[in-house]
Amino acid sequence: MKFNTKAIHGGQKPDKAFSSVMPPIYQTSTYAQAQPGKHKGYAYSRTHNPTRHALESAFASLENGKFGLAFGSGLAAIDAVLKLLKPYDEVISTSDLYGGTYRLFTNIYKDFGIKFHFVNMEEAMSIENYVTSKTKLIWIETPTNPMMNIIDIEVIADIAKKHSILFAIDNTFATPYLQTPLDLGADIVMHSATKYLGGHSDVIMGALVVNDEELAKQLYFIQNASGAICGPQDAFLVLRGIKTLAVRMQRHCENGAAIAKYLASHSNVKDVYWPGFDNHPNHTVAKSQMKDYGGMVSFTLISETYETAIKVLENLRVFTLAESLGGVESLVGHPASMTHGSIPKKDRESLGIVDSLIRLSVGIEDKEDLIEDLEQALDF
Ligand code: P1T
Repeated sequence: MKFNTKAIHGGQKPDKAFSSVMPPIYQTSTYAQAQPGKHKGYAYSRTHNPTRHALESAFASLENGKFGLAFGSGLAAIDAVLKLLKPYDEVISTSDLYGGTYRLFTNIYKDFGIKFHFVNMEEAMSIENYVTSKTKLIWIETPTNPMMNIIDIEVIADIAKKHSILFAIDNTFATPYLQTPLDLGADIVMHSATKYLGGHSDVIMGALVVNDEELAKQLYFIQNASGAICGPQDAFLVLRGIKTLAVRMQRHCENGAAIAKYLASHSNVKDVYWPGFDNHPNHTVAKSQMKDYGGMVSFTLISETYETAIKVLENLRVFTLAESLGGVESLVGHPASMTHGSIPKKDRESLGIVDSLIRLSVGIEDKEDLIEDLEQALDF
């Protein structure tokens, strides 16, 4: 099945009870049992719920994986992966990543005795220098949040395989419409389904997809034992959202490209970070592993002050100043003070997250209106 068809039908069958085309919202915590342990496959909704199950099958289908798991947030999904580790294990992670992921790694799991190496992976081979006998997990984002760095998934997968290290990738920015990392050798794909998969800024959710049955068993065990599941209403909303993922992504990519090019020609703009540019450091990798370049664009201003950046944010009218991304509406954020505020200033700045960095989640509105909005906001 090709992608557009899978987004609509993947893992979905008419419901058994009344053949409803959309899975019903099974708003129940528990299920009647004929005798202790004798039931129809569902005993308690932390463990299994039919609406969540339908969504988990859809996640697996979209990512060309065998097993899908849905969580109460993207961070809960990442947390489940980290629970595979033990004290003294080591993790190699991209240095540029979502601030909340960094916070989970450094403020929580570091205290449980796990060591994190944050590495610039633009030269993917360089991570081999950090591999030790204790390395158990490689964690990457590509494109990264918010600098839009691109990491060569196949090169990292080869290194991970060579050293028998688990390789997980946060595919939130790209979505399975643009890249399917399991096909390129990753072991775990993770999503903040809050973003493009949900697509309408109305739900918080996380996802994991894997191929290996033993790994899936361990993750299902953690999902049930720790209990960070999503509710059936949210599962329904995300199921509905992913039916339009392909068409939304096409428009996100079209608008993202138009806006990146517009910003690159603006006299008040200094640098534009978007993997579609020929001069992006890993443009060739992006071109080979992604179908298109997505709807996320970051840029800095010629005037490097915090005040000027805030003025631009306040001037925008169609772009809404808000955390998050990936919804149909365009959002704008200030990573240094919002999404990446938990990264120490010195570390942030060394990654390029300076005070004048602005991040756009380009929505699916008419691009002319978006450009007009930027034009008036950048007029200072
Ligand atoms: O918010 P939550 O669903 O828990 O997902 C966390 C997360 C994980 N990975 C990436 C790449 C993310 O961007 C996020 C959440 N990001 C934002 C809220 C943001 O504005 O960047």
